Amino acid sequence: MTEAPMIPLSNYREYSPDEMQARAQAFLADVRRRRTVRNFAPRPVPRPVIEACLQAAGTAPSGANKQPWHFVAISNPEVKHQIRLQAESVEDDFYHGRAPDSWLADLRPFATNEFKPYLEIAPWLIAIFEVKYEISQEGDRYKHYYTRESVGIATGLLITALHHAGLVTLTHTPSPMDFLNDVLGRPANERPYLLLVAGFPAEGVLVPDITKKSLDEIATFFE
Ligand code: IYR
Repeated sequence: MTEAPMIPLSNYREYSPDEMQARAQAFLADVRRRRTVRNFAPRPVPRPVIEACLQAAGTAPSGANKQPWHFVAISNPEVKHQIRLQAESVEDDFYHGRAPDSWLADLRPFATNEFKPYLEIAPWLIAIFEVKYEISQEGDRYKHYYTRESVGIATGLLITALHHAGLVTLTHTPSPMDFLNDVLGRPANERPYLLLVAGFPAEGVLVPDITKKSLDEIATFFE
């Protein structure tokens, strides 16, 4: 077996213990300000900002570095309109049939319903696709690995990058989501992962009065 070429880790930075702690706390304070928002201002967001955030998402680790994601960024009003129509159609089935009462009860604090005006009002929709496998020129299938994990990590980075840039997001998962392949012309090896709505918050926007679990609830240490 031939050995893969290796290069020095040239950009790594170590911080002093104090600086490390300060940076960790500062990052925590900043991500704690992130809130999911369902009311967006119609103000545009420049495409280069979205491009940089997508490039940040693209730095995510992935199984065998296959980078099994594809992002479709949509500001086109007609495409947004098509997505809204189809999303509202599947959500109507969800809220008025498919969803069990226990699920609807869990959603009550978030005041969600089948109407999704933000899909047209927000300046950008980012449809995230999980690329299940690659097809070679010869038509052979090459498997990707841990695609859900990889795309989940990239999506987390994207949400964080957008927050860091001063934007708000909504992670929207219309179910089923396969209409996104048709509307956006994506091939069969790509499966919709989620639809991220991004932009500025509407003026005076309200968000649910929720809390995050404490460190004790989410973490266990063995020292
Ligand atoms: N996809 C639906 C329902 C929904 C489900 C969950 I879990 C949420 O956290 C929020 C909404 C909708 O977008 O309304």
